[in-house]
Amino acid sequence: MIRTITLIAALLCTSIYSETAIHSLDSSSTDSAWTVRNANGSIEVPAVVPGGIYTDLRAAGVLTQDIYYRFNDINYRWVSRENWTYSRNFIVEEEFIQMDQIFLVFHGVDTVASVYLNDKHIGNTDNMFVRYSFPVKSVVQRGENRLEVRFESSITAAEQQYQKQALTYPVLPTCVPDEYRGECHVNHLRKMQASFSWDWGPAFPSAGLWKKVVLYAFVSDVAILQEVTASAKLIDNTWLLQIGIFLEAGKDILQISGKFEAILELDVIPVTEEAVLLPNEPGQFNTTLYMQIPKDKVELWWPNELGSQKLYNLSVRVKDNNDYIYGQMSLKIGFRTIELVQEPVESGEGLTFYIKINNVPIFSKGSNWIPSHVLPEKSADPDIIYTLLSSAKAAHMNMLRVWGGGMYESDLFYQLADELGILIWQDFMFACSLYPTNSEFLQSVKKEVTQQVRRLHHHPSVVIWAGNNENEAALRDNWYGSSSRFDLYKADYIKLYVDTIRPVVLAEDSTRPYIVSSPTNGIESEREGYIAENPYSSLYGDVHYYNYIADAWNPNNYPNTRFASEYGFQSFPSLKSLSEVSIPSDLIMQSAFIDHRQHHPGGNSELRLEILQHLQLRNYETPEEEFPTFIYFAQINQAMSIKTATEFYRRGRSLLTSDGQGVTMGALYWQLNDIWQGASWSSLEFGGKWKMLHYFARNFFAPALVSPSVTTDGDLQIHLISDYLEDKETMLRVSVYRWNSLDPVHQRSSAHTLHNASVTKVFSGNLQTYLNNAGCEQNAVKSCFLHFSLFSENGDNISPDNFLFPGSLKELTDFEAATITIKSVTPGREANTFEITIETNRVALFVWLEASDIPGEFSDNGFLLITQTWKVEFNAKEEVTSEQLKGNITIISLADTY
Ligand code: BMA
Repeated sequence: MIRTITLIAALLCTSIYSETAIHSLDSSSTDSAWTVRNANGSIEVPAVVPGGIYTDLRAAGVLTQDIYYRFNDINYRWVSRENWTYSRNFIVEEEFIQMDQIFLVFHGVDTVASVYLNDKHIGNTDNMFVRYSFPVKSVVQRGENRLEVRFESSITAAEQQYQKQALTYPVLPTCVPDEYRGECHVNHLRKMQASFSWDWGPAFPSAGLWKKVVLYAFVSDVAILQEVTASAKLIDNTWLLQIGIFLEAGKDILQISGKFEAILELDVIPVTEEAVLLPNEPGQFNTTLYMQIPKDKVELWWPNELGSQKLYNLSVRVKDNNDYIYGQMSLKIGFRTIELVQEPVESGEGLTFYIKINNVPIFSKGSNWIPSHVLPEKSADPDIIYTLLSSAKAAHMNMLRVWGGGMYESDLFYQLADELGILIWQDFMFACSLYPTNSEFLQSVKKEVTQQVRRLHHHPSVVIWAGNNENEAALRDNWYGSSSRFDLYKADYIKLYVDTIRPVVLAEDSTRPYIVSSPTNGIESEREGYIAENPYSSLYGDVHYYNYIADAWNPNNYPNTRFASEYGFQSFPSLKSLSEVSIPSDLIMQSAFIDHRQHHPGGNSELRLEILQHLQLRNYETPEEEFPTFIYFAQINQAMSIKTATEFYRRGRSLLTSDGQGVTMGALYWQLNDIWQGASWSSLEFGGKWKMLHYFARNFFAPALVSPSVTTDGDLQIHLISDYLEDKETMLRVSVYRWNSLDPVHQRSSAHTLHNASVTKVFSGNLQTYLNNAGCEQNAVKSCFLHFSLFSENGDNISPDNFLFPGSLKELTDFEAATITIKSVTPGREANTFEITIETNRVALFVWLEASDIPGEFSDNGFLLITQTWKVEFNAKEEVTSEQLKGNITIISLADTY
């Protein structure tokens, strides 16, 4: 064995150990630079690694505008039809060459590429979710080396795969709808499925090295430490921490011996194992350490609002027999148990479907996550990820579903989810498609799933693995014309999600549940052969529900379900966001631009019809005049619809109908964030600005909520919803107002116990009678509305106030524009926070404050104003003075638009 002290000075990012050397080939290593060129050499520009072709061409000025500007998704599509070659030179010193094994490791290649080192073909890539390792000892040379990664256009590659497959039978769908302005056959590639377009996003089928590239060298009896996994199981009074250590060496290395050590930052004894490891497959070595930790030494990890998110450092070190440390990794881990409970529902049909953490049933509140940018290299921007995840937490969310058409997110994403207490439902990256099952595809998927499960394994936030998005439903309901070959496609479905992915997940991770699809009936789908008769059954599993025709403000139009994992309505982002990528004449509903940004077939007409059900869109003289109101109305409609649905699902927690429906334990609306500036279902705009829906979410997801509703029989019902784990004594105040007065016509208070982790009905009675008794006349539904507050024993608000409008907002009596002014803006207690006092002369509805030039959030927005003065806070993201803020705020309320 050769033991050299490696000193590869400027070349090496890290070269700590005598037995290994690491040479980064990212752009940060400056011995040479990356360049990228197209096939005929007409374009050659500097490149950045990690990065991607669109970013490089933009930086070089080949693309002269922001890629999201106007129609650039189409104008710049040529980029994705080219075959690009990324290349660089690098210098390798003698000491490095002397090592026994040398590997070139690509942590993320997007997507179909051939890799050449010194003009020798060293391997191919075809899965952007896989880390590739190529042995290059025989190819790498002292002095200058040349690395080339030759990408094939992913559009062409997908088409070719499709054609090849279609010789036996086509894998459907043959393309996305025209309205997506997208590309076809992405299902044949292991690439972010939404990169070929989606119903909320553009096609930018990128190419590039989107994660780091590293050259590793090491001696023959050691290996690269690739992954460390950790999961804790509670057995009686002891946590059994299972630590997996995964190493990689050359295929010809028959054994490695060493000492494997794990240290937890608690005063428990470190575990050390001396072992000789044999490969479990050529070049792959692993071992497992077990640590026992008495239960009382550990503080539990809890989801947001149910406790703290205590994390502990776990360090793992790998040494050779001479105690040289040649690999080490540190993880932050948490101690919690997780169960997906699918048990018979008491005195009803079907099974429950909910998460239990630390033995506590959790009502999952949250949303669905899509990639924060269409370019993978931009999707992990720390500021944006932090902004989006902390906005989720601010809205009382405790779960996000990382949806299967995007990406396995960055390490930072999951780390923040751990810290913020946001449970992650992790789909595997398959969505809205059938998929090939040839052996290369399945092999690649196996590798992808193995690597991703190992990478995400130690995160306490990750609680569910799910095979795919909507593919069980797609097959059952013949979305893509597969029904004539149902058995064939069903067999493929089972081959992929049940026979390939599931065993890998279960072997790698015995602590978390795997469900095959979403929506699914869970165990019941499995019993029915994986494609249930009705994957949308309200008696089992989760449900996705979309209905753009029924009155979305009427709770009686939503299905009872065990778990609502998707439901949503579209809106447009703010004028500010749209203006950033358009010219003024684009900003009308009738423009080619607005049509272009609407990918959901019929979306803009649907949106108009939804709005017209509830709000009075008057005849504007010009489309320019209508546009801001349309956006405002679309956001009101979205906020009110999702509020209605979410409160319905939350009230369903303690409901069990005579036919066994109810016991709802999840409400994840579609969708949290945006990929660009366009029509979508999101509550956060591209960049993180809150739409009205996100402000509403902060209210409707609050741990304690007073929730009024009207039954189909016209009864007013008032429910108290609590996610708290202990009972609380409360005082409920119901007020009735006329639209024309800031003084209530009626007010009544009553004491109630807010029962822990449940929903209590505290009132039920005819609404019309209630209003009449309150002093509202015959047409009460037009002239009056109800307002609800819930106070704790000491008189503090314990729940956000809530409201109920008994009649249509299009036909209100005495509903006139209020004059709302800003009385003062004063600095708040913390830097860049401000207290804004506003004044009104009348009741005002959906009061919307806009500080369009100053990024930040208000403490409330889109609210019902029933007092003469009202205070809201503003949390600015930039330094700003009170005067600047005051000068920038505009205020609008519903009656202004009538
Ligand atoms: C569901 C999701 C997404 C889609 C959304 C809105 O189908 O899984 O595929 O964007 O609805 O249509």
